[in-house]
Amino acid sequence: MGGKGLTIVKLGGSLITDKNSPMTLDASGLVSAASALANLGGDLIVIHGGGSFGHHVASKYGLSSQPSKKLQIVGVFKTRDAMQQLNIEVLTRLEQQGIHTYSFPPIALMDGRKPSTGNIALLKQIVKAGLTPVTYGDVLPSPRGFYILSGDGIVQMITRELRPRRIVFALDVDGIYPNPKAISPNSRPIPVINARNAPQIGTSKVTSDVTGGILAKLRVGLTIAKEGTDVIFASGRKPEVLLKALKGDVEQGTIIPALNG
Ligand code: ATP
Ligand code: IP8
Repeated sequence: MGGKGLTIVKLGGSLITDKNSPMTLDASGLVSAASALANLGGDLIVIHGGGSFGHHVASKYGLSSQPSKKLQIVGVFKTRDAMQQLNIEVLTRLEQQGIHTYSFPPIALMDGRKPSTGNIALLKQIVKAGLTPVTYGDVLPSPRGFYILSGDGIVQMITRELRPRRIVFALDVDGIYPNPKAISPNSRPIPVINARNAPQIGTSKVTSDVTGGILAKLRVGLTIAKEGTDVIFASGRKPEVLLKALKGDVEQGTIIPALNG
């Protein structure tokens, strides 16, 4: 068994899709990450982002994390459809690696705009039965209109309920760098981030990213760590590095250590 206790992994849209090209899968990124997950052998929940599927369509139709009633309603259908297409790709590639999944509809995680404690607990039952729940960022309804619940938001929500051993964000880059210009295959990301050095980190955002890009992810990571769970950022393109990260070894990535850890 690779890791005792539950691990939650977010497969970033930057890893599993080509963010520069609408509705384009990055099959090699997805398969690399899937092979690492298959070798973990421990309890696992997978969440995936939108990348060039969800974000591209959401941005075209003006959907964002803020609920809105002033939307072209067809955008709700098209964004959800794009996410479902991406979800099928993720499920298929995981199955090909021997990971039997249980696709969990994101709306079932919510009770109105609050987390559904009961349904989040179901994820644990699914894991106990030997399956890997897979959920994803999606468009959800609310009394104030439709909004996007990001995969990162889901990670935060279910971490609070399920208290996993660690969270791993699998990205297309090796971790979090001091700024976007510093990203290169030859330079190392920041090894440890905490509340002190986080404000100095420079970020950029893909314009079509409707949920806040890496900056929002960093905020989610800091909150999760403050609430007691280690958060690791690692390359999903390097299966051996991702596998180590899933086991808590962050030699080549970035960690935000749990405050009580
Ligand atoms: P999605 O939200 O679609 O799931 P994701 O979780 O993979 O995507 P992104 O929001 O796309 O994450 O963030 C990853 C991207 O952030 C990388 O591709 C990288 O180019 C960019 N980036 C910008 N600034 C930084 C930084 N300082 N360190 C690391 N990556 C950064
Ligand atoms: O990529 C957003 O999820 P994220 C999903 O995790 C949609 O931010 C529908 C754009």
